[in-house]
Amino acid sequence: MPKINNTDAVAASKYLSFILRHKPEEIGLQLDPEGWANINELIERAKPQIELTFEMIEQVVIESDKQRFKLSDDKIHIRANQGHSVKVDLKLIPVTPPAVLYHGTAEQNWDSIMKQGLKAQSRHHVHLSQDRETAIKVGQRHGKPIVLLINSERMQLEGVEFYQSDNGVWLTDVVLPQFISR
Ligand code: HQG
Repeated sequence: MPKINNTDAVAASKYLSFILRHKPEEIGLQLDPEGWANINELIERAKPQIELTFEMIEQVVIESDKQRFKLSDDKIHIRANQGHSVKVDLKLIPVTPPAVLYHGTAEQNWDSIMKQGLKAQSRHHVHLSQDRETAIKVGQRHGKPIVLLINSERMQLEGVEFYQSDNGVWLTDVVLPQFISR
């Protein structure tokens, strides 16, 4: 099977993110309570909008820079590792975070974040990273990037729970202003 080119892989990855995280109903696809979709059904329902094959999907899953998706062991189902706005239960288990985590956002959000704290907005959780570089990239998606330092150690001591998705993104419900600096 020939490998798909990068442009097609990016298009397929964006499409899979859109369907598996946000709009399965757009193609009448049903996710199970833990977010899994049947791959054959997904391929059929995606037509004629996008012509996917199992091999393309598998390549996208393997090569995704952020490991955005996961195949079930039997390779019959696929789900997004994080970032959902649709209601799914990923069965995340609370874990101890590193002492400091980072969040990338845009300069224009700073005042509001210092008033309200970081909120999950349309997603299930606030997304945090273990390194600055990732935070800068995430921030660039929204405008002039700024990196916020999150005092995750203090938060955890005060009883806040943290989770880590299968692809290593740190997740929490909200981050109050007193735990944020830049
Ligand atoms: C901001 C990507 C004003 C928040 C990344 C962010 C990530 C506030 C935006 C994943 C606010 C939400 C998620 C407040 C939060 N006032 N602005 N009180 N609270 N915000 O896209 O973290 O490539 O929902 O700072 O790697 O940017 O898609 O979240 O700027 O892991 O796989 O509201 O998306 O992954 O934006 O990105 P998003 P995010 P993928």
